[in-house]
Amino acid sequence: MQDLTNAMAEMMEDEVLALTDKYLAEGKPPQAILDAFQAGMAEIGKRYEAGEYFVAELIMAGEMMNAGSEKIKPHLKGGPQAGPSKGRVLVATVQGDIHDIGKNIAVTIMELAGYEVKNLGEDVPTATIIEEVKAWKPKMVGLSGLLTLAYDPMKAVVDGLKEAGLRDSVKVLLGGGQIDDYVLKFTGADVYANDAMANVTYLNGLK
Ligand code: B12
Repeated sequence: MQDLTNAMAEMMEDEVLALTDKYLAEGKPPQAILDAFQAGMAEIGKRYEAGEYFVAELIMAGEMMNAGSEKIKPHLKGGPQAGPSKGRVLVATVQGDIHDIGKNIAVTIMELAGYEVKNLGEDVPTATIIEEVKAWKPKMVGLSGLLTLAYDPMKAVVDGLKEAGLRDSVKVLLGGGQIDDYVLKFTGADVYANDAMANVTYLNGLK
């Protein structure tokens, strides 16, 4: 699906959506189409870093990715309707960060794997996340963030959960392309996922 990746990198939205329809009609695996989008997005990121693209392109890329993901959703099998919920997962992009594309993909994939997901959205205040953990009692909270500035609010959530006596009742996962072992250690979270599928494997392994 290199043509799909290329169309994404070239910002050809009509072409991206037409190719998505074509591949879905041909019965290609939805996950492979998502991977092609993500490869296109990685290329867009490179061009942005090289000064060839600007923030306007990034915004358009986000819209393309969301429009494409919406087309894919109905073609994925399973989901909460397919059986009893495997458990509750709360997700949010932390305070100060508005990147939501990867988080939304992770939400879709978790829902399709049978989890009940509450998505609090972007730029979510730390106190709101802690209140929701207290009230809704998820088995995992997934904190997304792509900015270096997101690491402090991620740590604040973990510290806040400790102070509220909730830390032992919930696993904390960090999501976002830049997260690594160092960030994991700094924040005190349990695990991180640079891709949404690895997260489902982790969730399935939780009691
Ligand atoms: C698209 C984009 C934007 C869009 C976001 C649109 C949107 N609706 O999300 C817009 C234009 C708004 C944007 C704005 C900014 N951006 Co920006 N952006 C990007 C870009 C190009 C791609 C991000 C992306 O969507 N990737 C595709 C997704 C699918 O990948 P992903 O997020 O990593 O998600 C996967 C995994 O990480 C994981 N995952 C992620 N979240 C979660 C959550 C859970 C629960 C789980 C299980 C898994 C999971 O699963 C996903 C799927 O496999 C990156 C560069 C890059 N290559 O990453 C820069 C980048 C993140 N942005 C950057 C910057 C600097 C900014 C701005 C400050 C720019 C500016 N000067 O205004 C602002 C910040 C605004 C803010 N306050 O947040 C920097 C961050 C640098 C840093 N270290 O802090 C980057 C790295 C670009 C760069 N190299 O400079 N950006």
